[in-house]
Amino acid sequence: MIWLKDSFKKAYVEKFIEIQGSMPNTGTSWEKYRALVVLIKEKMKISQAAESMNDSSPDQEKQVYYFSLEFLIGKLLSYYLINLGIKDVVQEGLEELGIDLEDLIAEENDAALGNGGLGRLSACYLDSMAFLGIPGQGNGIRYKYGLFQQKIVNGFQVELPDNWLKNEYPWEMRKSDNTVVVKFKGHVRTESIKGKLTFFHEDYEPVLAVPYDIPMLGYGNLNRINNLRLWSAEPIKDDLDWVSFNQGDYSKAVAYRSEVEAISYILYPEDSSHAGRELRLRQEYFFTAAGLSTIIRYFKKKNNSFSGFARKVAIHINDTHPALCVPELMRIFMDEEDLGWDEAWNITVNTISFTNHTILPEALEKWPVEIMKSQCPRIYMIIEEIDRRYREEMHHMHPEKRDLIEHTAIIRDGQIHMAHLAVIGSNSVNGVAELHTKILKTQVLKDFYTIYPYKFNNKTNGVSHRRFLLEANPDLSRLISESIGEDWIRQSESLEKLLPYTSDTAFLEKLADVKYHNKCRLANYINDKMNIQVDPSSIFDIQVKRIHAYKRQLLNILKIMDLYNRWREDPSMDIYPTTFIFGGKVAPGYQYAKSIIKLITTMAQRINTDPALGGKMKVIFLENFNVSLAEMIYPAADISEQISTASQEASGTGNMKFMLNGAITLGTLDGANVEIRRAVGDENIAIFGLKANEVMNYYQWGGYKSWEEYQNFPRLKRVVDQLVDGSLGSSNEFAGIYESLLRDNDQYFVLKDFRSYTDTWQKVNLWYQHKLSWASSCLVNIGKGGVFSSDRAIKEYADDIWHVPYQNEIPGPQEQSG
Ligand code: GL2
Repeated sequence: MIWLKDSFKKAYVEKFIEIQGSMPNTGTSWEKYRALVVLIKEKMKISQAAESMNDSSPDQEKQVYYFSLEFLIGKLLSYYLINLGIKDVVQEGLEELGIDLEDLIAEENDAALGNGGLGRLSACYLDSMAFLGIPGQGNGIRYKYGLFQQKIVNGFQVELPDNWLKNEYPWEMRKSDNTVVVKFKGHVRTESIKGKLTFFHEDYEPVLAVPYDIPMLGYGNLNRINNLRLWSAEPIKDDLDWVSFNQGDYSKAVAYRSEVEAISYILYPEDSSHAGRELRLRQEYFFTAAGLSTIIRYFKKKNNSFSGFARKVAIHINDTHPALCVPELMRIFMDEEDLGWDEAWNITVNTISFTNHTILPEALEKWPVEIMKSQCPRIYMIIEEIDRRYREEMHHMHPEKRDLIEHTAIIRDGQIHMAHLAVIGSNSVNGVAELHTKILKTQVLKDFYTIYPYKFNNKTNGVSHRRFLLEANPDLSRLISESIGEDWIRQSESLEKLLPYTSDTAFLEKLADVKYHNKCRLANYINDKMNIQVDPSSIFDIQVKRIHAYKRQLLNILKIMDLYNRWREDPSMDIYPTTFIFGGKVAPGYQYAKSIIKLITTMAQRINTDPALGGKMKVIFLENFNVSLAEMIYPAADISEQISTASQEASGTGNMKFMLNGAITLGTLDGANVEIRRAVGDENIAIFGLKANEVMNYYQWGGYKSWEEYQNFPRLKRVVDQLVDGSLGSSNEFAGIYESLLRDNDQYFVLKDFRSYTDTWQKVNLWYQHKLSWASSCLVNIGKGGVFSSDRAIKEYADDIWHVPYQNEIPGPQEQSG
């Protein structure tokens, strides 16, 4: 225990006085929050820890660097208090000082530096690395505005800047000393010096990369504090162009500053324009170049030669966004450290590993050669040379397979294929669920699989069960710990010890009580925010995730429209009252998905105000879905909607978070749902719809006619017609959706799966009415959820890819002294 209550109170009051010059009771909640964070940082000696990267030995421990454009870390204070084992002490100590800890927690901004599953996955992985004692550092961008804040106005999504840094962010530490220069544009001069070709990058535009470090504190592992390093782009010199300013050209005068700062303004700037694409590439090069320079600097402090680099450093690239690590590491080795191509290449490939997170073609990044050449001229030369050598080697090995070379080359048709660069330049390529990895091997990257079968492996995703169960669901955590002890917090597989309770009526009743209370909490939130009353004893049927055609929120709302039609026709229909809850953001330029939000909110408005329904159905769209809201939603769910078109969702991670909180999955056999089903058994999950191979066959051979589905099922025809027949208002709002289903032949098989989805939903609704059977299945889901912890996933990465040791026997925070 790092503090007892009285020593905490004393330290807190002293810290507050030191910072504010007054007693805590005179301060604002923000000031009290900040003082608490500063105190914790000092107590944990966090600034030194991050700086030395925990490594005081002369011989460097192997470090894992996790490069990702997204880190959705959410709020840290409450979670870190749990990880340090001091939440109760702090809560009671503050209470005695007249301060409510919840008020301080509410002051913290939810750091939303990510978009969806991929961004939260990186945060969960840093969490598990810290817990398991792996020296693992995150590397990303410190976006000034994160993604965006979503508001729903007149039923439409409106994006507002998420100004999360408007107050200070007290967890971060600016490390000006570690600032580096990243070079853009300019040209490369080649000169032969002592018979060796030497490259000089000249007339470049320098951009300062300033690091900000956020500590990563794992549960109980007080001796290992890892670091998330986020880079901010700043101008290098006096930013004001005096001449232009005095000539009255004010925008030119500040143009350089604006152009530079734009790099770390927002995540995923619109890329439909040339300028937008350039900006995205600049972001990618910016954080890879800056991150690698830190790695090299630190490595050189401890080592005299680069020959052991891959034994001391593992660089993981999360999706293709950081794939420029490959040419940039080559550039550093060759141009700055004087290594030859072959040696540099061997070290680079042995150091870098790559995760693919999607099979959607639009997400497989390609950069026009012209943009790469003008923004990163030296990097472009290196990519060209990697491509040339790759083609040459393949030609040598498979002279007869010209097609194979063409399909796998990095540069083709004036574009640079980043996934190809990542596969060729790394030693490991993994998918994120068994089915996804299989699809990579047999479809998306099949040519590479024939060339490098040994690189391919699966690492099914995992989520932090401490964040999404221990912290998010304190009542359930207490019930679990009272029954099976606390081991499950450190060893998630111990949740299996709950399985004998599946026939214990008293336990199942307690489990149902916990769920009910969590539903009340969410119902209160909905009432406060939206002024809509929902019944906590109704079924909470929830779909929260990014809004995307392949995730098929459309299928869900068509089901609701159908149910509404039937209920109005037959008010005595035997359906248990249900609250349908949606949440999720749409990429700003994605009009189709925006119209799906509008459809949901239109139906919500209609259903929620229909007195004839007597409250049997409610539809809620929760705005601005983020980590904090997620932590309130998962514990309150009865049904977890995981209904993507089979084959399209690489893994999903929401499915795991719902499961750990005892919700039943209603889903397709897609992504990790396949493994969830195997874990819980058919009787504890509800599966429907086309299988992945059926979908892939349709894509390949055709044969699907959405029109026939529409014509042959009157209930379905009716809801599809309602999109355009004026039932939902006079505007033409949903014509695009209608056309996607019929004229464009329903790319995501919404109509095809409609019948089995609605039938299965109805069975689930009946099942819910058998309270004990339902609760027992919920408990199986919790008990089998341990395997989907990010601890399991990170151990697999550590064993198979990074080759780093980790601690298996980790004491709880209470058992350690500080
Ligand atoms: C995603 C996948 O869509 C999702 O299925 C997967 O669970 C996560 C994490 O592996 O990665 N890919 C992607 O680009 N985003 C995802 O969430 N944004």
